[in-house]
Amino acid sequence: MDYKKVKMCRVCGSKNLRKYLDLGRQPLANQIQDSPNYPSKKYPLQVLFCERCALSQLSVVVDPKILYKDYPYHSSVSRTFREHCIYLAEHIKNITKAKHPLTAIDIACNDGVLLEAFIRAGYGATLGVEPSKNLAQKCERNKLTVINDFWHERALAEYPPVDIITALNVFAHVDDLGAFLGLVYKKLNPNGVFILEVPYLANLIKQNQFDTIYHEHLSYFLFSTIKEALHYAGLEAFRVEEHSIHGGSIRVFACKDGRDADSSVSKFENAEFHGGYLEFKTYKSYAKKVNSIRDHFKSLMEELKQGGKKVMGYGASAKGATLLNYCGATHTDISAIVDDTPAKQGKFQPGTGIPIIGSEHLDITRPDYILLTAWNFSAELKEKTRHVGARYIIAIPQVRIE
Ligand code: JHZ
Ligand code: ZN
Repeated sequence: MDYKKVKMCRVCGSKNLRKYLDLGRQPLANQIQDSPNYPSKKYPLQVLFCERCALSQLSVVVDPKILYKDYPYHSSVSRTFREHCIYLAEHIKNITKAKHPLTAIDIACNDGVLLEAFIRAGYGATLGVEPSKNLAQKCERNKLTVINDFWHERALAEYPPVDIITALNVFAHVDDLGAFLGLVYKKLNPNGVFILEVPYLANLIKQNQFDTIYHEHLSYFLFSTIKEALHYAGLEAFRVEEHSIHGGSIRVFACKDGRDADSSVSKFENAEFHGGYLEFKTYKSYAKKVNSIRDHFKSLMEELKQGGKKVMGYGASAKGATLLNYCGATHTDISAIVDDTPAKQGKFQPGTGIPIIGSEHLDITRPDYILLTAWNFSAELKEKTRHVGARYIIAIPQVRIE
């Protein structure tokens, strides 16, 4: 079996899990294909709500070795994300108490974009841990120190504790949170700081970001749920910030030295409580809005097809795979998706048969419309494509044309 069913909440252990969203059976969003007709294996994509701790979680866990063996997503492709990492590396220096050049580990370092920022900001020894072979090799080519493995005891046995551990866009991908955080605790200096970032569940709900749901994202977090998970592992959240990256993410700071939490902690907890995010009914009404986005998107695609309009996408993101598969879009609706990641070009989006191509094709095809499948980088993508003169389609939070 290449996947297992979730029987209890991975944060609090409760068995009281209720389904609120069903996106049907979907292919794995990052398993881009070599041929358009390749039949992608499909897995259930459903989200459950924990009645006890309010964690949203998928009903299944696909074997991580299938998901991450070879990973086509290269974080450094986006300028916005590169800048985000540069600011983060500087910001950490003001938060930590350590005086000497900071030592750091970045978990799931991808192609090393944050490690590069650490080095540029004058950190001491830095280490990346990355399970995907292609990405670990890219780090090595760039002279970064990396362990090509998952974040587990055996892989880190020889490595000493550090001042800073970062985990950007990986916490939601982890099934065994206890083991993951237990190792963070072990590898953190007594007054070290652990910093994690995840797309924020409150934004996913408020802004109908259902496309962030795919098999890699096992959990969808509120701050309160993260705080609880950290606490079970002996780590205390002492600060939380919201950042615009990936459609709105939270950055949580945690330590094991018992320092006082700042006012952001109670501010987020109160906002989540009063915003209804601890109640099932909030999620149920969100699910209805997701259905209506699909209806709008399908009718817009039909209308453009009838009108003979040329539509291309920009950003062969995992999000795009969820949107297009859930809405049943194919290459007859969207002729191609542009992506600047060389590893994705020449391949096909899973389940849709849509080819992924380089941006030079925009000038040849001159589409009437560009669907921003990576809407979270809209500003950057619009800047790159302004000269084409196309109109933009954005599906999240509502289907619209700009
Ligand atoms: P993007 C990512 O998911 C990765 P994805 C990961 N799954 C995660 O957890 C979430 O974020 C939070 C391309 N692009 O980042 C690059 C250009 O070609 O929205 C990517 O293929 N040119 C770990 O995959 C895609 O678009 C550009 O100028 O849903 C963006 O993918 C820019 C800005 C992007 O997320
Ligand atoms: Zn729970």
